[in-house]
Amino acid sequence: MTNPHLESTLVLIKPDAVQRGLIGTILARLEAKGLFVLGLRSFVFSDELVREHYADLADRPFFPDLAAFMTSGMTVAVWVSGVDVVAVTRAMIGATNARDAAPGTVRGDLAASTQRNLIHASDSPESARAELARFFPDGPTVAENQAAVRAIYATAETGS
Ligand code: IDP
Ligand code: MG
Repeated sequence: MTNPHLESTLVLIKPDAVQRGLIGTILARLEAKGLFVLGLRSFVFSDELVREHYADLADRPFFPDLAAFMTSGMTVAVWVSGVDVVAVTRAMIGATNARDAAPGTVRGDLAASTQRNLIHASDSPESARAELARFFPDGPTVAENQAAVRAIYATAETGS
């Protein structure tokens, strides 16, 4: 069972990151921050899945090119857990346009494009729940290691 004080979010390591050999770099940043990887899977987006995942962008002029990009190769989906993890991962990925993204963020340090910006992270706890259900229908593979939770957070932050 997952710790109720910890929140979960979905991270996607997009096809440009996989093609550029950055899977390990991105996972290392999440792990080094003290976030928990509770599930990991790789797949290739279908057109249908892109339309579902990016439904709010389906009417935008760039959508066909975005769909071509997202279906162009392997994506890695990561179930990530931590205290306030939705806000923490959004801060870690940086602005959508990687040219505007702050140094120190994944996009700010490693990307230079608005479309090919390496990484997705859910933008609210509600979208995280829906997106995790979409990409991890069987739930996380493991729960947080409680010794690691105690090493990373104060007791008052996690109740454990
Ligand atoms: P986010 O990934 O920072 O949450 P969203 O606005 O949700 O940004 O857009 C989803 C993805 O669609 C972006 O990460 C990027 O790959 C792509 N995208 C967004 N805006 C543009 C654009 O103006 N041109 C091309 N691609 C875009
Ligand atoms: Mg978004």
